[in-house]
Amino acid sequence: MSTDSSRRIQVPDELKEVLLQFSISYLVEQPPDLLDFAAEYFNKLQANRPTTATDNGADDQISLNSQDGDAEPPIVQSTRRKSVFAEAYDPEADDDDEGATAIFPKTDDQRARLVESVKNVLLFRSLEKEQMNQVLDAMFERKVEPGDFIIRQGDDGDNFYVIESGIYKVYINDKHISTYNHTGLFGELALLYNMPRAATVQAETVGLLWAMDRQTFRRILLKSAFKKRKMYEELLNNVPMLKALQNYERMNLADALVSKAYEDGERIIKQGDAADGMYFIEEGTVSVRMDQDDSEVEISKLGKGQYFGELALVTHRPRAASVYATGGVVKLAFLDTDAFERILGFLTDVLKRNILMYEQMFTEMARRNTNL
Ligand code: 1OR
Ligand code: 1OR
Repeated sequence: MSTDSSRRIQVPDELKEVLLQFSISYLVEQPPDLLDFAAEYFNKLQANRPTTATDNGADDQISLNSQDGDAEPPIVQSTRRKSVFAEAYDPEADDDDEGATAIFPKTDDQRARLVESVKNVLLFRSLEKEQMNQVLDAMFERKVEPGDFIIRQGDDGDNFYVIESGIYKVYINDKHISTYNHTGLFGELALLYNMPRAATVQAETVGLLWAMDRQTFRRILLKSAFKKRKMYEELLNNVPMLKALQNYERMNLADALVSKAYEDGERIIKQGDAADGMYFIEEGTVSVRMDQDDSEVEISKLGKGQYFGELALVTHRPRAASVYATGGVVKLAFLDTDAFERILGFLTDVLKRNILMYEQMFTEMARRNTNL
């Protein structure tokens, strides 16, 4: 007779993967009938099964999602889904680097306008100069009229867009969820994760967009953007203040972050200085100190997942304290003032609650000092 452990049933990886993908699709799409949905899902999966390994074009290499374009579009609300895709994608194995990039000649005026439009595109932050030039060459102009649908939820991704002008409304399942006002970018998600379009984008006014085709986007931007979003995913998921952000906003935040490292004892912020941004702690500990008479006193220690330097940004005042790296190398993710205002501006209320706490502690400290 075999023992229980020797008879344990092995679950093949393929089964786990298929069931996981199915469960994600079911949870994201929330269809009314499980069995109908399952039958349709697996039929489609079977119909789309590649006959040979080479059947998938280079572009499809990273696709885990076997649904085709007319499947119900995903909603990007679920971290689970995004993480699964992010995890499964190995940018190193993606050799989309080959081939020439399209070049769209531009007048001086066009180029100047394009440079201005992409100045604040966070996704382009990690690009080297030469890659940036490739991006500028590859972008082409698209004029839009009020009511034009630029992107329809559920479609396959063709282009990625940077806004030069115009107002654009974003809809998920016909519900208006956000608006772009003469600035920003959209259409990167489907190209980044090889998924159907997550939302519909419709022009409200006349406008001008700069577009880049899927191939060029993937060749130039995929690796850098993907790595960065992945790298900061865990850090940002574990910052309590950022729980209020949508996943999508957290990804934009990841694009904006810049890694910085400080040696033990090094000063990161000096009390009284003007502020240029705030910091999230990736690794290590920092000591917050305030000037008192001729010396400094430690008022707080902060560690992984915590942040500092937000106070001056919210109050528009000089730095309230100095901050030092302590106990070894400290790794930080830096968010500059401009990106802070654009991405976290609406969190000011949450941040203000902390400021209230700082003020209460300060009053308390002052009271104790005078009582001494
Ligand atoms: P795409 O290629 O999927 C639709 O095509 C685009 O709409 C998408 O890329 C984004 O660039 C853009 N969730 C998902 N996509 C969004 C969102 C969004 N906002 C703009 N797009 N959310 C709104 C967050 C304020 C999250 C809603 C749950
Ligand atoms: P900042 O931009 O003014 C210094 O630059 C940072 O130290 C500040 O933002 C906060 O992020 C951080 N009072 C003031 N700033 C503090 C405090 C603090 N703690 C951390 N910082 N207090 C300690 C509260 C535990 C009150 C002391 C009286």
